[in-house]
Parts: sequence; structure tokens; C-alpha cells
Amino acid sequence: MSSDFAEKNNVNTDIVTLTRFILEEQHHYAKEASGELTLLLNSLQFAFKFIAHTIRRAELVNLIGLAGASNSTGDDQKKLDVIGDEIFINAMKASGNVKVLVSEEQEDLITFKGPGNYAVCCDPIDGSSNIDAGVSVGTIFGVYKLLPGSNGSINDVLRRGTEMVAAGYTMYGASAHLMLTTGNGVNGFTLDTQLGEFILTHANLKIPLSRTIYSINEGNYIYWPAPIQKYIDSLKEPQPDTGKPYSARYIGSMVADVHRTLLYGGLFAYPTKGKSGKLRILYECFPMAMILEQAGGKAVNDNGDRILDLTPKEIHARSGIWLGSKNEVDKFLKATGQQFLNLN
Ligand code: AHM
Ligand code: MG
Repeated sequence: MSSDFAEKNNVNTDIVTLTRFILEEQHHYAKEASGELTLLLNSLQFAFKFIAHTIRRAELVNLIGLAGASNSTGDDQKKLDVIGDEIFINAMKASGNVKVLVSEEQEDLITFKGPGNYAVCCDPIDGSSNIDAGVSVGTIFGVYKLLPGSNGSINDVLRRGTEMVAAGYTMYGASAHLMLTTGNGVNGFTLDTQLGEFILTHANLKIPLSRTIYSINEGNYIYWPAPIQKYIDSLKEPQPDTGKPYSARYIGSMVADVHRTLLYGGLFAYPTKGKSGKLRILYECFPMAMILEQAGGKAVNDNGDRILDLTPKEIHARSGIWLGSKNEVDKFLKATGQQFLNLN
């Protein structure tokens, strides 16, 4: 609590740091918990701070450009992809709470020696094709508790998204913003670089119910099936309620596009192109879907199935995705004739 004197002088002497928040959340929702997830979240925040610091200095210390290799899914790796991945792996290994790690940059699953009851899936630096232009990129992560009796295997991560115990992303933009859920709503934190702490700035965040903004790479129009083409076309017509068409916003960095969608409302989509989607289920679609649902929004695939009910067949499996404000996703489902039965 800040005193009257502090308040009069506009000074908050009682800020909620991420560490304080997760300890209080553990006390509130899981009094009997061992504290391992709390420690793991603490290790994650160290990785985010380290990556944020590295990205900020990238141009100055020759970390811009290609590393000269490609990653597990065939994308060209940027130097920062390699460094971000290494920072993440080392932080998770050092936490002592992580047994299994899936990274977009690693073809195979990593199993750490030693203790650990959790599996973490991550895209250490998503949207890295934007990085040389100083556009916001981010780290996306999802956390599972290992299956009972498991010593760490692929089965710990080839599970439905509903089984994640925590998920979120950190966007490295003008500031570093961490959006986190442990299944009790979404809370947003902003990194105060002077204090070196993530500060609670968006408590119990809810996405607006609707907003006439759509976010999609329309360069792929020709690959979409007719109902999707028709739906996107319809957004460019004056809408019955506003008399105006939707606005288009597309950054090309999922974390930045989803972050805007979460704060302003609207619809973000990356539908299937040809045979498969682009975005990876475990470390792109699942964490974003959990964040969106916990904020009161929705996330479905091209068939209208709830994203969190999918089970990936392999660690780098992909899916089409439509996420955003509840009314916007429902409108898409209605227009394309699909039912989304699993949620209210
Ligand atoms: P990446 O994991 O290789 O960075 O690719 C994922 C990114 C997302 O951040 C973004 O939504 C999408 O790719 C953009 O793809 P496109 O350039 O095809 O629009
Ligand atoms: Mg990615």
C-alpha cells in the first residue's frame, strides 16, 4: 500500500513485481504446491530479460543477419535465433525444474539430466524475419507438468493444449511485455529496465468482445479455400452495424499481431496454405490460444475445432489458426458454416 504522502506525490511505493505476483498466486490458488512451477516461472523471466537485453544491443554487437544455417522446420536461422535458443536452453537447464524442452530451433526434443517435473515448449524468438528492421518479435512458451511416473519423453508434450499448466509470451517492442496465464486469467507485466523487474501493468486482462480489425497475410489469398476467401472479402464491404469495412493490420510477427489483437480486439488468422498451416501447434498456436481463451476470446482451426483440444502428432506439427475476440471468431464460424461446440 502506498501512503497518502506517496500518492500525493504520484509515487507508487507498492508495485507488484512478477516474482511477488507468482508467489501470491501460488499462495492463493495452490497453497499445497511444492513451489516448483513458481521457480520455473522465475527461470523463464530470467530468459526473457536476457533475450530482451540481447535484442536491444543486437545492432551494436553484430548480432543482426543470418547465422548461415536452417532450423528444424527449414527456415533460415538468424544469428539472434541461435543466441535466443541458447539463452533459453541454458536458463531452462539451470532451473532444475525442467526435464523436457521443445524449441522451434531444435529438431529433436531435449531431455535434461537431473531433476525436473515440467516440460517447456518454446519459440525463443518468433517473428525473427522482422528483426533486422527493428520490428517487435517475441518469445512464446507453454508449460506441461510431466505425466505421472514419466522420466521425460515425447509423450509429455504430445498432449492436448488443455493440459498446459502455464503459457504466455514476451513481446520485445518499445518495452518488453510479458503476458502470462496459469489458468486463472491473463496478467500482463512490463519490464522496468532500471529496476530489472517485470511490473504488473495489465491485471486480469480481458479482450474486447468485438472489433472491426482483421490481421492476415493476404498475399496467400490464392491458397485459401473459397469459404475463407469469401469471408475475408466480406470484411472489406461496409458492415451492417458500422457502415464501414474492417481495418487491416498485419505486422508479420505473431507475437506483435496477437498482442495488438488482445489489447484492441479483432481477428488474427493464419489459415492452412495447401496441405498444412504455417504456425506450429506446441509453441505458437497452443500458448496463444490459452492466453486468448483466458482473456475471454477464442481460438479455432480452419475447421472450427477448438485449438486447445487438438493433439499434435509430432513436436513441430502445424495448424491453421483463427483467434481473437469472441464475437469475431463466432462470426467467422457462422459465416463459414462451422460450429464451435466445445466452448460456451
Ligand atoms: P517464425 O517462427 O519462423 O518466426 O515464423 C512464424 C512467423 C509468425 O510470427 C508470423 O505470424 C508468421 O510467421 C508470418 O508469416 P508470413 O511471413 O508468411 O506472413
Ligand atoms: Mg515462430
